Amino acid sequence: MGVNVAIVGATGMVGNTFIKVLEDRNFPVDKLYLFASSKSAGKKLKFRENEYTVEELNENSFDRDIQIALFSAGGSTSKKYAPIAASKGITVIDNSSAWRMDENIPLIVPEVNPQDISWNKGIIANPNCSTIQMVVPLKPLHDKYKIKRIVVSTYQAVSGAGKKGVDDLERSLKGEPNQVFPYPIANNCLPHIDVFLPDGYTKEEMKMVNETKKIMNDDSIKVSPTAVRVPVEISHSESVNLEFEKPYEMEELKDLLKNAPGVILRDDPDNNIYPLATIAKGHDEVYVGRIRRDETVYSGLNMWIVADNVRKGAASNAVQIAELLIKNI
Ligand code: A2P
Ligand code: 11C
Repeated sequence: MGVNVAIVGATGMVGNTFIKVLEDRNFPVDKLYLFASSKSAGKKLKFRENEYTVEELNENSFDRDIQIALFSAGGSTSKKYAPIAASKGITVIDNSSAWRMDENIPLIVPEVNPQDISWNKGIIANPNCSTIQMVVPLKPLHDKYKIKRIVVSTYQAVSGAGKKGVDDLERSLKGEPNQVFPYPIANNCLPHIDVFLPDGYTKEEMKMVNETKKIMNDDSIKVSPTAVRVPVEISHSESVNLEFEKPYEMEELKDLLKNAPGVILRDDPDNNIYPLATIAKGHDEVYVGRIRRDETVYSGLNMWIVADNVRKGAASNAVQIAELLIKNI
């Protein structure tokens, strides 16, 4: 038996990918309802062999037999409508940052903290893309060697800023002026994602600090981030430096990564095998490689982590949460 699913923000980049991922992962959808703003009402979108009409979201949209609602329509839409949906008995999986750090709302990466789903009260938050792909391979290493400190630099795709970000890259490649990013993104790396905070970090960087602790259920992990936008359409890459409390053997550590759920190890530098944005694109796994010991500290490691930010960083992680939910329905 299937479940009835609503998608809020169905016409957006992540919303569209929700539809694709539900199809790709063969999620047992019975009825599907698509919502967006008034400007998209009446638009038709395809799911499996059928066409569905997008409806304007309003306060009565959830007066239906719906079990799961996937939201990706921005923080203010989530703040207003997720509690309405939850009050009707629907479980909301929300891709915005609106609820992530609310202590009454679980923040879930299925490979890392699936157990936290049990205390949801109707809203479950999906983390930020750069955090999701980092914690998936770090979880088994933390369990075994205890991570003391993470130094991470990101190389984030323009699709992280939605369709308008992809359009700005295309514009910039044609030599047209930038409209979304603060500088032309073609031939550039911008050390600036989301707004700057008074301490000089960006909001994007602080998401990585705070969300990592919550998902890993460990406030002691120190995270020192630099988030950078690069002229890549899809897939975020990350250079990650780890400092462990305990010593490790390299072969054992690589075996842990090889066997970790949702991780693909691509680590054969002699044959130029390492993770790339173009390889991760279109997949739900997190790719890791360039694994090498950091000899400058007691127990340190360097690695390169890449994942499709629109799929594993957003839509696929949310659908995996829905898969966990239906196991318990
Ligand atoms: P619409 O396309 O009708 O504007 P993206 O992150 O790619 O920009 O997508 C944002 C998604 O959120 C779109 O589907 C957009 O719909 C939807 N959205 C934005 N504002 C609202 C709103 N007030 N109510 C419902 N959906 C909204
Ligand atoms: C980016 N990580 O690449 C951002 C997009 O909190 O869900 C996702 C923002 C978020 O621009």
